Amino acid sequence: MDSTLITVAPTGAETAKDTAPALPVTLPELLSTARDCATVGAGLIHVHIRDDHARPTLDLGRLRETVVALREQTDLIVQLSTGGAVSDPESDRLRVLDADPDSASCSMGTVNFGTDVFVNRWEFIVELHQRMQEREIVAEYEIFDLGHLASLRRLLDTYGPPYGDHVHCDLVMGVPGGMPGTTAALVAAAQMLPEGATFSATGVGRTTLCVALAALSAGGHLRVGMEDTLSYAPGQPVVNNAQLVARAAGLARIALRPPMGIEEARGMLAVKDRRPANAAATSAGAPGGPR
Ligand code: KMH
Ligand code: ZN
Repeated sequence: MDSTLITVAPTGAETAKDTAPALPVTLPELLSTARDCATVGAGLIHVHIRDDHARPTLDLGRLRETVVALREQTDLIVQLSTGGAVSDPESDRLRVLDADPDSASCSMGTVNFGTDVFVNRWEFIVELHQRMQEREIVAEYEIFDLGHLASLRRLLDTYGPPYGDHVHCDLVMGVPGGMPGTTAALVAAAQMLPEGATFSATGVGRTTLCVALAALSAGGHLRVGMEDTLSYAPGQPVVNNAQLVARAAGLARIALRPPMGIEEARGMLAVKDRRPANAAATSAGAPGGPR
């Protein structure tokens, strides 16, 4: 039976802790969120971190500490956001890769973002893609609009496939300024994916459920979490990220595409195994290690 990769995006860069007290903003909060979400079906965590004042940061020391701790405490695929906050400079966004994540996001174009603009110049996208290829970090291409899929095709045609050769996209739908979170838009995007690519989809705000159901019916995977969704139902704030993952897992089971196990997810995305336990096993000559 086919299964569904569930990505959790627990924090994001846009929501203030005051607005959503359940938002994980400290490392202990993030770790406990990650463990809870893995228990109920998540396979990959898309990480934005905060500073001591709960403001978004791309501080490299904190990012490194976060990656190490998530690897120690979970088997989740650790994906760092290179999108950061709309105000983050390109140099800081590129430096995120120095934290050695399993995967990193690569936003495929500029998009109006509410009253802001999320800028992703072509030269910056190319630089990010090439650095990820060199460092053997799996790219996840963030698609906010249909034109971003045309840019993805151009990127792959000109600069070659990502590390691991598998193309995985995340459709981020319903951002004010991007493609709407509708079934029609999802189908249009799915039709423009490169051959053999997989996709997940997330619908921001009120579009969350429509996008999740459309993604499942179109053979896609799911991204959920408080980065994108703060209301579980009208008048019902999200209790925590695990609640959203559990709901996604339930929908996936109803669709007879149950949550994908983490090892299967690692295989599908062709993630390089950086987990210390596995590195030790490999150097001890464990099966699958170098002969
Ligand atoms: N916070 C947004 C401006 C990503 O993580 O790569 C960008 C974003 C995309 O969230
Ligand atoms: Zn993000």
